[in-house]
Amino acid sequence: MTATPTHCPYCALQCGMYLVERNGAVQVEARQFPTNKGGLCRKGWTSAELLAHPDRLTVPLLRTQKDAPLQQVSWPHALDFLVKRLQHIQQEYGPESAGVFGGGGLTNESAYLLGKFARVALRTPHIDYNGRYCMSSAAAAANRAFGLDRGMPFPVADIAEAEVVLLAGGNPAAAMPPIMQYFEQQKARGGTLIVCDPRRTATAAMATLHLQPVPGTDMALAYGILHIASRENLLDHAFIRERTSGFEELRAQIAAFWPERSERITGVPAAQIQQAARMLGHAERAILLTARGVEQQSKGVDNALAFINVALALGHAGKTGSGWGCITGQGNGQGGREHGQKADQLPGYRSLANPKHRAEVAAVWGIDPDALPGPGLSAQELLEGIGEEGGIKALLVIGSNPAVSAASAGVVQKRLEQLNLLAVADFFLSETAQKADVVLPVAQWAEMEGTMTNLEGRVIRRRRALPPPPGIPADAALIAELAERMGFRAQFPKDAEAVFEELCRASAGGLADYAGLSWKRIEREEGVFWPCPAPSHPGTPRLFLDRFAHPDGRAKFHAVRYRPAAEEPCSLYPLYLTTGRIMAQYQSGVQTRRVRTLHDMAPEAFVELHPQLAQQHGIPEGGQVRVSTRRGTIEVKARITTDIRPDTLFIPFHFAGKGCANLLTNSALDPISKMPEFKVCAARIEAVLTPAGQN
Ligand SMILES: Nc1nc2c(c(=O)[nH]1)N[C@H]1C(S)=C(S)[C@@H](COP(=O)(O)OP(=O)(O)OC[C@H]3O[C@@H](n4cnc5c(=O)[nH]c(N)nc54)[C@H](O)[C@@H]3O)O[C@H]1N2
Ligand SMILES: Nc1nc2c(c(=O)[nH]1)N[C@H]1C(S)=C(S)[C@@H](COP(=O)(O)OP(=O)(O)OC[C@H]3O[C@@H](n4cnc5c(=O)[nH]c(N)nc54)[C@H](O)[C@@H]3O)O[C@H]1N2
Ligand code: SF4
Ligand SMILES: [Mo]
Repeated sequence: MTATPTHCPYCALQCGMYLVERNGAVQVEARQFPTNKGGLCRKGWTSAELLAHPDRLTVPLLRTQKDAPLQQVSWPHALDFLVKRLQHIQQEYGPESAGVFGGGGLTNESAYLLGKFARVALRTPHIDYNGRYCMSSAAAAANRAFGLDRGMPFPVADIAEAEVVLLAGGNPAAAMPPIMQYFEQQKARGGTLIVCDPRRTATAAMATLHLQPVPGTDMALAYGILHIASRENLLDHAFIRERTSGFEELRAQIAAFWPERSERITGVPAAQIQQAARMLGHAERAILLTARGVEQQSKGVDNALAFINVALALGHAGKTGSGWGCITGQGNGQGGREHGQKADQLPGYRSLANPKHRAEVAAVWGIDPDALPGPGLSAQELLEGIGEEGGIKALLVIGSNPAVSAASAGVVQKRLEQLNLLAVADFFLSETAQKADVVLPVAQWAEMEGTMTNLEGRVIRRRRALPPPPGIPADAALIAELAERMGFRAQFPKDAEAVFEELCRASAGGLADYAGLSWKRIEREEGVFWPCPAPSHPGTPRLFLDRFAHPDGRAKFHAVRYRPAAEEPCSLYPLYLTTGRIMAQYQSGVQTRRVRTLHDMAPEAFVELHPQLAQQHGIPEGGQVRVSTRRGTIEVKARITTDIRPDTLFIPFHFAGKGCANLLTNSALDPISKMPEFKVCAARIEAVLTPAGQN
């Protein structure tokens, strides 16, 4: 019996685990790793159940006509069909008619190869990924403020060191349970936790101070905090002078958010805003964290910048135990965006719009820089543009299920049906794969080698514990096979370690520099933090201690202006709807809905609502209700709780069919990050009456 040391397939905490084979079945055992210290959540514990799941795809599927059923075919047949159709469509409509949609669950090797495949083999600018729905607002904010985007610029263990932690729009007690050890330690050492969430989540319940804002109003809260801190002389003027630029422009915004005005906008009592300002302002070391609650908005970038403004103005950045960080989501949400899956980025965080960067990557790829396409469409634009003039006609989806997880999913589902060709690589028949013309089964996490980059920017090794089912390729090998069939054999290595070596070379000199890394080194050191420009470089657990990444070494304030959500409640849709996660389900649910214990814990969609609202609408606990927005209507069970604001509904987005939350969400985009407004829209609720008049 051997125990393979690896990491959980799911979220960005990338908890350490062993995979052990016992009586023919693979089982999970906890493993000490700095992010989880031996802890695992229920999803991690049960992750190996999916390796031998009866729903597992083991043979390619093909649909020869739009309305025909998917049928099992051989690999050569499926690949031939796919490549010929792709080439035919590109010949007829041009290279830009093909698109690629990747995922933050893919390894660095697969993500890198996918970006190269789109640009070199397909010659299309249109590649984006589900991380657009996840990290893009925080990434854009960090680039603007610090000149560099690494989710957390410090190790998670630093959370335990901060006197004060402010967490806006995150619920790690549900999303990353083992990380709570650090919050608990911080508290045990006498630290203070401030949580900002319209719901009293398990995380908020732990807080010293819970601020419960109206969804979409956090920026007014951040400015309210700065207003009071300024008035009470708590700003760190020495830090502002020595390490930042742009503070003067921010003064007008700070002045405009006197406590009563912030209270009026956010619904958070002025006294609580004052408390938060004093806690943060008097602390020596404070960490400010944001997550999807504030980032998945049509002003997600500005929201993140507003919290960064707070960190900078109070001097909570650029030193150990202090700083702003974003809690990254997917297993490789971080690495997935560093190496070329994002519509505007080349490996190593190089920019497709920068001629020097283009030339550097083209040299590694052995192509003419002019042959590199420019920046492409972002995820939601790419999906909603299908069927429109200039929209893509052929789409390869690998590692995502946008039929459930994209905003305004009803529109996206129709668009997917309009494609001339939809190919999906997955290990289960996801809701997106059900619409595909070609479905290509791939290996699962425990069946492949590679690397992932976790929420702290630590590059770690994913290890193969068992072989995939016969004939099933890993993602990277599948991408290389497709490239080979398109005539690009030499440029696409099939061996993942060779891909990693090429990735490291391609990232050399970029912001996300992996040049000093190798699989062996990562194994030996249990992960290495990038940037790591040379084998002799120790890696960089903490960024910005001496300088920020802008050319002048300073962090930049951004005088972003408050604006309301794209859609505010009205007489027809009088409530706020927000969406998010529950502990027992992961993302679009394709994996976790198939795990029995997780299914038993959370079998179906529901809406959380306040008792006042329930009473007003005659809705009993567990009763069937209809929730509607301008996009559509879904039916779910009512879960009545005083933990949510009376003006707000919450629905988890992990379910498909009539409980699919994204049939309701608004695809209004942030103008900079192109993040849809998953977290705020206007809704109404009504009881569904059975014929007997009963729920
Ligand atoms: N169990 C589980 N864990 C996961 C995942 C999963 O699907 N399931 N997904 C992983 C991924 S990819 C991600 S991105 C992370 C996400 O992790 P989180 O960001 O922590 O998760 P969410 O539930 O999307 O949002 C967090 C909180 O934002 C609050 N919120 C909603 N609107 C607002 C608002 O306007 N202002 C504020 N301040 N808060 C608001 C919600 O009430 C919610 O409690 O989780 C990762 N971990
Ligand atoms: N309403 C609402 N919508 C949201 C959000 C929200 O908070 N509210 N959050 C958004 C966020 S943060 C995210 S990250 C997205 C995530 O949403 P999705 O992109 O849909 O994520 P998953 O459900 O993880 O989809 C991954 C699919 O790929 C498969 N898969 C998993 N690992 C691999 C792999 O290694 N290779 C291959 N080929 N396939 C794999 C899985 O079986 C699954 O079918 O949802 C977004 N949508
Ligand atoms: S917290 Fe995330 S990485 Fe850790 S076991 Fe749970 S899902 Fe896996
Ligand atoms: Mo995410």
